[in-house]
Amino acid sequence: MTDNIPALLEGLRQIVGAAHVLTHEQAGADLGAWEQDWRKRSQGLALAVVRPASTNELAQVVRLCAEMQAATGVSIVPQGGNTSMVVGAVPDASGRQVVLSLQRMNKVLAIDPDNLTMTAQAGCVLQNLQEAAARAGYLFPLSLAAEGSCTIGGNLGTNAGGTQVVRYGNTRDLCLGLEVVTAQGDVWDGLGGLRKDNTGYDLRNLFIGAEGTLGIITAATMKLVPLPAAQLTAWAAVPSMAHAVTLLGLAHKMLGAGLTGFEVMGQFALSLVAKHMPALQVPLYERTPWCVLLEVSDHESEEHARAQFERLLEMGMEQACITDGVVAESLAQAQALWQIRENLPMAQAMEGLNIKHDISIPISRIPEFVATTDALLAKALPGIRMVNFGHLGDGNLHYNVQAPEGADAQAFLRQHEVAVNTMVFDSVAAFGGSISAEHGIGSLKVDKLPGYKSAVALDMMRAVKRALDPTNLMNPGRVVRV
Ligand code: FAD
Ligand code: 2HG
Ligand code: ZN
Repeated sequence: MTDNIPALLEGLRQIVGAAHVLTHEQAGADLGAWEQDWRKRSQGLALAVVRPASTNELAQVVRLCAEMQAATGVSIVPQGGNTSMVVGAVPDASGRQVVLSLQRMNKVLAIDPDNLTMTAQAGCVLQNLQEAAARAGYLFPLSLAAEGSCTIGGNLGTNAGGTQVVRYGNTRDLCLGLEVVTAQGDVWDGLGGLRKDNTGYDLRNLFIGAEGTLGIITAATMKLVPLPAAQLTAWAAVPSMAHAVTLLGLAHKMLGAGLTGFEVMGQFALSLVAKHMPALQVPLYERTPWCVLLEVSDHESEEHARAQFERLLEMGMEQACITDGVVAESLAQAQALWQIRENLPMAQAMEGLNIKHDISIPISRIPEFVATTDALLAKALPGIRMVNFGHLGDGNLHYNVQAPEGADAQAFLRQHEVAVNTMVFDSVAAFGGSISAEHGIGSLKVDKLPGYKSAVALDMMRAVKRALDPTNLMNPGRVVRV
């Protein structure tokens, strides 16, 4: 098999150019940026990083890898911004995986104002898409803390959520069409901005959330919405998770479709931002177990938004859901509040290696879930620190666990990660939830999923995988094992 590797590499160089096939053999090569995941949970070894410039080149790369798979043992890992939280986008340690990076396929292809759509190559960085939409006078409402480096292809590959889902839905809900290179190297042109199309199976939605296991998304047509006339942000101290849920109900009732963000943040999570990023002034957290970040978007005016928001906060205080709060007085203040929320993952990483649980629970059951599971964990592992925050408006918590203060985090994870995951996921299941709300399965949860997904569902998933990728070329060992 090894004998055929040079021929494969030479073929790849002929397709994309020698400068875009990076290997360890090259002098001074450092492939760390493509081989190490964001959370530092896995360091892989790539056969090569291949960076095509077009759909045509990418299709040829896949075709060549498919043709030479039996002779080389090669497989493909699609990669966008490499911000996966579940070790989905880095190669394994075999040295036989080609990282297919979409970095160079980063152009906005079209904006169609009358159709309210934008078409872009899959390697477009999310923030660049947001900015292109804004320049055209529209909002592209997908927003997450990794937006400066994640790509729309990765967002679609994971069906990313983020902080605006409560109003605009997940990435899936924002997508009207895809172009995909199949595992055989064929190009499926499913672009076009149709809002209605019932001509058979929904192929687009098969590839969205498939984490690169069925094919590679090379371009997408995404929905735009008109820019709101005003956006306001508030930060509120709430006395309990139950009060946060009541406040969410109130916000839905009083703001209607104007509610575009509702995030919850626990005291310990916020203390990590205060500790590791002292330049960010975290308001109110020292005196309350939970804070909530709310955003309203208004199509009338700032005055209208402010009046609505102030009524909501007054009502929240009357009902004892809010003990204290601030409304941002300027865009800069609003951005500063969002920065605190968006830096929670980084602050947690700065505190050390950790165990993440990206879970969803019916919103009404979240307070009881948190109380029950906190108690379970505290009893089993005294001293562990709960870093709990998330998109409460979507019923999605980042119910994360940090080793006890001063403990060796690596050793803690080695010893306790499996047991902690089992405790949390069993509790999630008991409360009718999901073990992956928005980050996906990747390789971190691939062996957990069978315990929490029905056998019938898993069989159908395997059947889809075998039908579209019979030789298991695309991101093997992720999502579902076949
Ligand atoms: P990568 O990490 O490169 O890839 C992710 C997965 O998609 C991999 O399985 C990969 O093989 C596959 N993939 C990549 N490109 C393609 C493609 N073109 N076609 C097919 N498959 C592809 N996620 C959320 O949902 N909500 C959040 O709020 C959120 N916040 C985050 C904050 C931080 C600081 C970080 C580091 C991550 C966050 N994430 C969040 C997780 C992550 O899923 C998203 O950042 C993003 O969707 C991944 O995009 P990416 O381009 O980095 O994809
Ligand atoms: C977020 O909401 C991301 O900030 C990351 O989904 C969550 O770090 C995490 O656990
Ligand atoms: Zn999140």
